[in-house]
Amino acid sequence: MSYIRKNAKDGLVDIKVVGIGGGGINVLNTLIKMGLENADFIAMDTDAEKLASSLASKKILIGENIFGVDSNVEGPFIGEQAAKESYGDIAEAIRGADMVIILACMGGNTGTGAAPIVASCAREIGALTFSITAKPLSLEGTKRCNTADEGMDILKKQADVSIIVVNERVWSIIDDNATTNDVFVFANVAISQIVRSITNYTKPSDIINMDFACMRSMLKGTGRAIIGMGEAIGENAILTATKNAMEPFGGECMQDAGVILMNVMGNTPNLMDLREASEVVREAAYRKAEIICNVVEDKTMDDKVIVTLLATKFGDDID
Ligand SMILES: Nc1nc2c(ncn2[C@@H]2O[C@H](COP(=O)(O)OP(=O)(O)OP(=O)(O)O)[C@@H](O)[C@H]2O)c(=O)[nH]1
Ligand SMILES: [Mg+2]
Repeated sequence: MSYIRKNAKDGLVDIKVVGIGGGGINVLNTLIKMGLENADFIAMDTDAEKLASSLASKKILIGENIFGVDSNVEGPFIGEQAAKESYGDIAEAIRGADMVIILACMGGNTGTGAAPIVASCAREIGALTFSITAKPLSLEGTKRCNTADEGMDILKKQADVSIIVVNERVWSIIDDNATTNDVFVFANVAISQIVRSITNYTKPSDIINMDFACMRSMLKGTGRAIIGMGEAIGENAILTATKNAMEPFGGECMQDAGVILMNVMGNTPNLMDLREASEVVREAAYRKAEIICNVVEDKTMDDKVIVTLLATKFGDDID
């Protein structure tokens, strides 16, 4: 059965971006400041003060009644119970979404426990569900890191596509003297860029347009995903940007993906350049991989080209 878009009448994919817990709300604030067209922003937390700092138009205080009632509720179980208690409000906030993008930083109580519940709610309403999470720094302690790992394993089973940003790795690419706050700020910009790239796949195009129903069927339940982004200007900009986008994949990783989505954004993309770039991706990929390319013309971009590669469906899922 093919998927019928709920708001297909205006041609736009209904995108809801949900920030959960302190870190999730910080990431969402960064994204809102950077700007994202045609998306609704929803913030959720058990912490009313943190929630008040959110720039999202919709805010949900989850689990208002669980505190003080049951002293056995601790750790991520708090977030889980809170989201279960507020399930009706969560379902109402994401109602009608074609795509739900969940943002949470793992290792604490709220984001770790609530994100899988929000993801299962999103899948229940039939939305293509992404989770983008940040993993704690090792200096925050083994317990927090283990809590994050357990939470991410649970979340991976609920979201269709899961992307993990490792805060520690961010630290290794910025200044050694950076504070933890510098790391978080940098990571939040990176996560916001990932959200923007994902939503680019849904933009209509006159050149090559990946229909949302096709994107949805390719990505449903594919699991772990890796995203690479590259920019370039001038001659062969698409090819150069594509090679830059392939860098984070390193080694053999690209060969292990069963699905690769390529998105090219630029002012009047050159079709010869596009063909060459997509050939480079095809050569690097597993020979049976499903590869699909979406091209978005953006007249405001002068001669800059941005290429995003999303690789998913790794390992055992492919035969
Ligand atoms: N990238 C990034 N990571 C963050 C940020 N804030 C916190 N973190 C990470 O996320 C982990 C969880 O922190 P929070 O998001 O504040 O926790 P919470 O979900 O609000 O959970 P509780 O406050 O315990 O209920 C921390 O251990 C940090 O590693 C942020 O702004 N950006
Ligand atoms: Mg918190």
